[in-house]
Amino acid sequence: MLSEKMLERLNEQINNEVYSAYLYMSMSAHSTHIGLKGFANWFMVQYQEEMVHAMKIYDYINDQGGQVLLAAIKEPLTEFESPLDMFEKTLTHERFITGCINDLVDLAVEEKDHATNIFLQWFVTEQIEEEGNDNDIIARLKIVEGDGNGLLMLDKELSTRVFTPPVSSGA
Ligand code: OFO
Repeated sequence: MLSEKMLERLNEQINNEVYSAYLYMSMSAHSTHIGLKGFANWFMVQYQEEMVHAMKIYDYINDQGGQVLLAAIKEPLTEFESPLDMFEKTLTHERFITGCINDLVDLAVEEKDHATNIFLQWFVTEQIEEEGNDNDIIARLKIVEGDGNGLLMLDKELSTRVFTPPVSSGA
């Protein structure tokens, strides 16, 4: 059973996750437009992962007998100066999401809502991986800096990222 406040915050987090998906879809479209299909692939996989995050919370609210209430998704960014700019904006956004997850955990602890606290731990771990991936790509983009060949090599590498659908627990 979720408190009203927790239900409201979890519904807000569904919105944040769908916005994340929308933002990365926008970055994917931009990457395609500038001829970087590998980057486009990477961001489209990220879009799919974000929808998984949203659906995890959606399912959790339903499992807890709460009501999912969807709200408008704000318009994503559409203009980016460079691939580095896109990944810096990605990292900034992921740090914001990490803050949201931490606030949710704080609330769960405050409310002694152990079930939600355990549920949220998956997201805590996921954010470490997400920020790590972004930091790694940013570091490499800084090495490449304006070198077309280097950028195309990185593009090739990002083209290999594959979306792995979550495994159902069967429960
Ligand atoms: Fe990017 O982790 Fe969800 O939002």
